[in-house]
Amino acid sequence: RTTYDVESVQQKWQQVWEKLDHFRADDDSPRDKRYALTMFPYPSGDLHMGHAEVFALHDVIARYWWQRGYEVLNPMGFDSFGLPAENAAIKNDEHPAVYTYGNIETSIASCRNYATSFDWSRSFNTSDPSYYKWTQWLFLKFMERGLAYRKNSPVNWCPADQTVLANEQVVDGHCERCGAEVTKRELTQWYFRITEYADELLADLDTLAPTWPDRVITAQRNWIGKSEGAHVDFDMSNGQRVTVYTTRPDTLWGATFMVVAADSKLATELVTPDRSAELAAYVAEVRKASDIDRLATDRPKTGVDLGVTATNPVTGEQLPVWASDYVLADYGTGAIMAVPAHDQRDLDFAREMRLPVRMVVDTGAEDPAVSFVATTGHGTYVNSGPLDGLTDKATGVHRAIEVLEAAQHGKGAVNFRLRDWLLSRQRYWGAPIPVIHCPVDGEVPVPEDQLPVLLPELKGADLKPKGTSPLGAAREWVETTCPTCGGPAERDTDTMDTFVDSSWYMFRYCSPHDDTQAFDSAKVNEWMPCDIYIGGVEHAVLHLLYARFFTKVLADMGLVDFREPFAAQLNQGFVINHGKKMSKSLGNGVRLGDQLAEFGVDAIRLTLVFAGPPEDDIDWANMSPDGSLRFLQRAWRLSGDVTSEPGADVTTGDLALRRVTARTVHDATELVEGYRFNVLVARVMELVNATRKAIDSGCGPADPAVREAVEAVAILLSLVAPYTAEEMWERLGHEPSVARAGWPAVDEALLVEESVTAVVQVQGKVRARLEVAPDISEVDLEAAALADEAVVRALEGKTVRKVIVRAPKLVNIVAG
Ligand code: ANZ
Repeated sequence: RTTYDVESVQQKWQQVWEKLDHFRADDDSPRDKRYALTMFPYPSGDLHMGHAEVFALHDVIARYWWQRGYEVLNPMGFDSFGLPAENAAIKNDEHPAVYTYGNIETSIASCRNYATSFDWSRSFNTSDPSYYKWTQWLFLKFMERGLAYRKNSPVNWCPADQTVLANEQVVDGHCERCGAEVTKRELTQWYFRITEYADELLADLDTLAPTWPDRVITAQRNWIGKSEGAHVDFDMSNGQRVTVYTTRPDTLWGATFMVVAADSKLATELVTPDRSAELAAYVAEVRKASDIDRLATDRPKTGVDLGVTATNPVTGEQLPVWASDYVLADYGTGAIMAVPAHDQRDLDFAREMRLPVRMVVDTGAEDPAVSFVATTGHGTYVNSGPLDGLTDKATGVHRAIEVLEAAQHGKGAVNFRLRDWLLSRQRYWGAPIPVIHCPVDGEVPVPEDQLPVLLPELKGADLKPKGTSPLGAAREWVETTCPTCGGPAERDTDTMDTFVDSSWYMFRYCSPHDDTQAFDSAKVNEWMPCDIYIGGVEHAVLHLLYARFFTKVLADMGLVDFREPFAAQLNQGFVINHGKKMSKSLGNGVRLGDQLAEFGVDAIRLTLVFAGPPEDDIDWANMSPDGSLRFLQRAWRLSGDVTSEPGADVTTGDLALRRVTARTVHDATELVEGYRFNVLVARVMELVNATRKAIDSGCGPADPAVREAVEAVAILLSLVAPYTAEEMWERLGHEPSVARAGWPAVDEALLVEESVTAVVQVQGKVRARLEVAPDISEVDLEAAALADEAVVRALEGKTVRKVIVRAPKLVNIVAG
């Protein structure tokens, strides 16, 4: 036979593996433990090319760890609550549960066919009551700690999905899911107090930086957005005191007006009665715009003069107070001191509204009052009282804060861009928020022994988003009694953001079927933190920030003994086609099922792994899965050529081939651990070629070195092409499974490359020739030279004055 039948080989091994069950993680194993996690999918359809890529990459690591002798936890489940499933279910006119669980079955079957090494015995879905019971329990624990609370505030509203969105779910002003433009609404919603952990979430990024992708670290840093400056208090003509946040307190002498967020409560409080109608009309307009638009520097500046004035605390001047949309209600204090000379947006506003511009930092550039270009660089302070003449910004800021603190009109302050996490959703397919609203007792947590609060089935109900939760329609579910007073009360009808579900699933995998607790702390502490977490970079700030936050809270609750969930992380690139993201509208989608049917699982996996570094995008148009298949057949043919018996004494084998094998296995370790899987594949290809040559025109198929090489190929290939590797292993006369065969042993001596000759001279005369490794160090070469018998004799009675070493070729000894 010169080829194997892909389809029947796949069938055959799936059945064998099912019986072997050799990827089941044993909590009690004496081996060292490794936890390999890949982001679990939304079951919104069958697996696609993206899953194929990430699972192939992930499997290299998980299978490698098994081969290296670790006990590996490599679980998989489904993030089955949430909008994608719900929207798809509405479109197909099915209950989300039917749709979701149907897709889960399909996906599991596809994963098995794809030969992933997941431990399915630990699988669960976030929409299972046995899981969301504990999501609800965690919510109650957060509530107990004051980390879950309800408040009324302007929130991001997706008009298409008819639900609120967390800030993290708004991308460039649009809904992360559906792309609709996001607007603002004033609503009462549930929040997690993630801001309480802002400092730690930021600081701990430093500890993750060596093992997390740079772009994720940067995205989180920017998202947390720490800035330093000052709070400055302004006394208003109506007797109120208003605090602003500024990063440039040193420019206070140049503040010529003040601006408050038009849509803030503050604006309504400050506005004089004669202007309130104008303000209301303006706010109605503002609410239609997204934050991104509002902050854009090129946006025409609009606003309403509120009619009050503010006293500049250092100059005593009366400053006009305006409301405008370029100041955001939920950033800083929602009010700013405007310094038009040194802030372009303030300058544009001043120009539009004909407000004064006063330069207080002379940078040498033209006066902004004339050029209408704000200057932000270093310069000499002018018109700034006690700061005049200073030339350094840091000193200026420091001095200004001293002045403010002395006058009790402000103080140094830190500000974060991070907001609390809005977690309630007005949608059906999620974990109900376990709270009861009582007219007497207010917000009452559902007692723990009444969890889970089951999602009512709402059979046949219209789930189309209408802006209020569909759960409100289930009256017999909503109406309940207050756990505190026993009087009539109502259940909270919102459900939790699906990101709550995915913030703790990695803990659950450690004791997935425990119905007495969310997770077993002892087991979690054994397995976690996850040694590798693989997934899409699109989760850089959402899921990855939330999961870190949860871990820190759980640590503070004493439930886990670590504060970061993922020790290392890897983001895969996208699979694209003809340089473009695959999409239905472009008609360039590639169906995974078709590819697998045509080329087989191994060829597709190999193609995806071999395509390039894992982080790079893969353009499927440039790939040749048929080439991968040909290579796999070539590797497989080797296993049929070997004529020596298993266990043949390799030490007598062909040295040249043994060296190639040893070097390949040795380097493979470094390549896998450095995520250079594509290079690993290239090296296996070289080994296959070398072996073929040895068989056909070298030592011949009976040489034990050939067996050694082919066995190494099978084991290395088992990380990427499990079916082919298994088939090879069997043909080599071994029992299954190659996946647990163990990493090939490397004879270190074989790693020493062909030696080179080093000449040793004493007083200019050649006294010895040494055979040394080409990469010998100078120190080692000098020691070897001085230890050589002939050299020792030549040096008798002399003192060594100087040794000149030119590794690996020459040692020159000067003595006298
Ligand atoms: C006066 C000033 C002078 C400012 C100057 C800048 C330059 P970061 O670094 O992002 O924290 N700001 C404060 N609150 C705001 C809000 N709610 N909406 C819009 N802008 C706001 O930026 C802080 C700076 O952004 C603050 O410092 C404030 O403008 C503005 F030459 O105050 B600054």
